[in-house]
Amino acid sequence: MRAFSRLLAAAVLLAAPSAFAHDYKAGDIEIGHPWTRATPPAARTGGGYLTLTNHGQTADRLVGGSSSVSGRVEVHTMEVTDGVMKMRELADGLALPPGETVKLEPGGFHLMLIDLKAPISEGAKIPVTLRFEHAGTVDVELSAGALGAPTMEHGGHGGKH
Ligand SMILES: [Cu+2]
Repeated sequence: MRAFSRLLAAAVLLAAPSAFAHDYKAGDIEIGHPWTRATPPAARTGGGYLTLTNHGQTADRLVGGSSSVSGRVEVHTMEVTDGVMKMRELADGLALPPGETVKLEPGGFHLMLIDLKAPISEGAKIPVTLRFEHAGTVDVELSAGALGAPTMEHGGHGGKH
Protein backbone atom coordinates (compact mmCIF):
# COMPACT_ATOMS: atom_id res chain seq x y z
CA MET A 1 0.00 0.00 0.00
CA ARG A 2 2.82 2.39 0.88
CA ALA A 3 4.55 1.52 -2.38
CA PHE A 4 1.36 2.32 -4.23
CA SER A 5 0.91 5.74 -2.64
CA ARG A 6 4.55 6.51 -3.36
CA LEU A 7 3.94 5.60 -6.97
CA LEU A 8 0.87 7.80 -6.98
CA ALA A 9 2.87 10.70 -5.56
CA ALA A 10 5.50 10.22 -8.25
CA ALA A 11 2.83 10.23 -10.95
CA VAL A 12 1.37 13.46 -9.59
CA LEU A 13 4.81 15.06 -9.56
CA LEU A 14 5.43 14.00 -13.13
CA ALA A 15 2.09 15.35 -14.25
CA ALA A 16 2.44 18.67 -12.45
CA PRO A 17 4.82 20.56 -14.76
CA SER A 18 2.49 20.43 -17.74
CA ALA A 19 -0.37 21.66 -15.59
CA PHE A 20 1.53 24.77 -14.56
CA ALA A 21 3.71 25.42 -17.59
CA HIS A 22 2.94 28.63 -19.38
CA ASP A 23 3.85 27.11 -22.72
CA TYR A 24 2.15 26.47 -26.02
CA LYS A 25 2.86 24.37 -29.12
CA ALA A 26 2.24 24.79 -32.82
CA GLY A 27 3.42 21.72 -34.69
CA ASP A 28 7.14 21.43 -33.92
CA ILE A 29 7.35 24.95 -32.51
CA GLU A 30 7.26 25.35 -28.75
CA ILE A 31 6.24 28.77 -27.46
CA GLY A 32 7.56 29.61 -24.00
CA HIS A 33 6.46 32.23 -21.48
CA PRO A 34 4.63 34.77 -23.61
CA TRP A 35 4.44 38.13 -21.83
CA THR A 36 3.96 41.81 -22.35
CA ARG A 37 4.25 44.98 -20.31
CA ALA A 38 1.56 47.29 -19.07
CA THR A 39 1.40 50.44 -21.20
CA PRO A 40 0.93 54.11 -20.28
CA PRO A 41 -2.65 55.40 -20.69
CA ALA A 42 -2.10 57.06 -24.07
CA ALA A 43 0.02 54.29 -25.60
CA ARG A 44 -0.84 53.20 -29.12
CA THR A 45 1.61 50.30 -29.18
CA GLY A 46 2.73 47.47 -26.95
CA GLY A 47 5.42 44.81 -27.10
CA GLY A 48 5.13 41.03 -27.00
CA TYR A 49 7.89 38.73 -25.78
CA LEU A 50 8.34 34.95 -25.78
CA THR A 51 10.73 32.18 -26.71
CA LEU A 52 10.33 30.02 -29.80
CA THR A 53 12.00 26.61 -29.97
CA ASN A 54 11.95 24.69 -33.22
CA HIS A 55 11.95 20.97 -32.31
CA GLY A 56 11.52 19.96 -35.96
CA GLN A 57 14.00 18.95 -38.66
CA THR A 58 13.25 21.86 -40.96
CA ALA A 59 13.36 25.63 -40.69
CA ASP A 60 10.21 27.58 -40.03
CA ARG A 61 9.37 31.26 -39.69
CA LEU A 62 7.22 33.40 -37.45
CA VAL A 63 5.52 35.45 -40.15
CA GLY A 64 3.00 37.45 -38.17
CA GLY A 65 0.08 37.48 -35.85
CA SER A 66 -3.18 39.11 -34.89
CA SER A 67 -4.97 40.15 -31.74
CA SER A 68 -8.40 41.38 -30.73
CA VAL A 69 -6.77 44.15 -28.65
CA SER A 70 -4.85 45.84 -31.47
CA GLY A 71 -5.30 46.75 -35.10
CA ARG A 72 -2.21 44.84 -36.15
CA VAL A 73 0.51 42.56 -34.81
CA GLU A 74 3.91 42.75 -36.47
CA VAL A 75 7.24 40.98 -35.96
CA HIS A 76 9.99 43.52 -35.30
CA THR A 77 13.73 43.60 -34.86
CA MET A 78 15.96 46.22 -33.24
CA GLU A 79 19.08 47.43 -34.99
CA VAL A 80 21.68 50.06 -34.26
CA THR A 81 21.95 52.39 -37.25
CA ASP A 82 24.47 55.26 -37.01
CA GLY A 83 24.58 54.78 -33.25
CA VAL A 84 20.80 55.02 -32.90
CA MET A 85 18.67 52.05 -31.88
CA LYS A 86 15.84 51.65 -34.33
CA MET A 87 13.21 49.03 -34.91
CA ARG A 88 11.82 47.76 -38.16
CA GLU A 89 9.35 45.16 -39.26
CA LEU A 90 10.74 41.83 -40.44
CA ALA A 91 8.88 41.71 -43.74
CA ASP A 92 9.87 38.09 -44.35
CA GLY A 93 9.26 37.03 -40.77
CA LEU A 94 11.63 35.75 -38.11
CA ALA A 95 13.73 32.70 -39.05
CA LEU A 96 13.44 29.69 -36.72
CA PRO A 97 16.28 27.28 -37.56
CA PRO A 98 15.71 23.62 -36.64
CA GLY A 99 16.95 22.71 -33.17
CA GLU A 100 17.32 26.31 -32.06
CA THR A 101 15.60 28.64 -29.62
CA VAL A 102 14.95 32.22 -30.64
CA LYS A 103 14.09 34.78 -27.98
CA LEU A 104 11.79 37.71 -28.43
CA GLU A 105 12.68 40.10 -25.63
CA PRO A 106 12.91 43.82 -24.83
CA GLY A 107 15.72 45.35 -26.88
CA GLY A 108 15.70 42.57 -29.47
CA PHE A 109 13.18 40.76 -31.61
CA HIS A 110 9.65 41.42 -30.43
CA LEU A 111 6.02 41.33 -31.38
CA MET A 112 4.54 44.76 -31.88
CA LEU A 113 0.91 45.35 -31.08
CA ILE A 114 0.00 48.38 -33.18
CA ASP A 115 -3.07 50.58 -32.75
CA LEU A 116 -4.00 49.34 -29.31
CA LYS A 117 -7.72 49.66 -28.67
CA ALA A 118 -7.10 50.19 -24.95
CA PRO A 119 -4.02 50.43 -22.75
CA ILE A 120 -2.64 47.16 -21.41
CA SER A 121 -2.98 46.94 -17.65
CA GLU A 122 -0.80 44.92 -15.33
CA GLY A 123 -2.12 41.41 -14.81
CA ALA A 124 -4.11 41.37 -18.04
CA LYS A 125 -4.05 38.36 -20.34
CA ILE A 126 -3.64 39.56 -23.89
CA PRO A 127 -4.83 37.09 -26.54
CA VAL A 128 -2.59 36.87 -29.58
CA THR A 129 -2.70 34.48 -32.52
CA LEU A 130 0.77 33.68 -33.82
CA ARG A 131 1.20 32.63 -37.44
CA PHE A 132 4.05 30.42 -38.62
CA GLU A 133 4.96 29.69 -42.22
CA HIS A 134 4.79 25.91 -41.75
CA ALA A 135 3.45 25.23 -38.25
CA GLY A 136 0.28 27.22 -38.86
CA THR A 137 -1.42 29.33 -36.22
CA VAL A 138 -1.67 29.06 -32.46
CA ASP A 139 -3.52 31.13 -29.87
CA VAL A 140 -1.44 32.27 -26.90
CA GLU A 141 -1.98 34.66 -24.02
CA LEU A 142 0.56 37.31 -23.12
CA SER A 143 0.73 37.87 -19.36
CA ALA A 144 1.05 41.58 -18.71
CA GLY A 145 3.78 42.53 -16.27
CA ALA A 146 4.24 45.92 -14.64
CA LEU A 147 4.80 49.07 -16.60
CA GLY A 148 8.49 48.96 -17.48
CA ALA A 149 10.97 51.69 -18.10
CA PRO A 150 9.57 54.13 -20.65
CA THR A 151 9.49 52.19 -23.89
CA MET A 152 11.79 54.58 -25.71
CA GLU A 153 12.45 51.94 -28.32
CA HIS A 154 8.89 52.35 -29.47
CA GLY A 155 8.92 56.14 -29.53
CA GLY A 156 9.32 56.35 -33.27
CA HIS A 157 6.13 54.54 -34.07
CA GLY A 158 3.58 57.32 -33.76
CA GLY A 159 3.88 58.92 -37.16
CA LYS A 160 5.16 55.95 -39.06
CA HIS A 161 2.07 53.84 -39.01
CU1 LIG B 1 8.42 47.34 -32.45
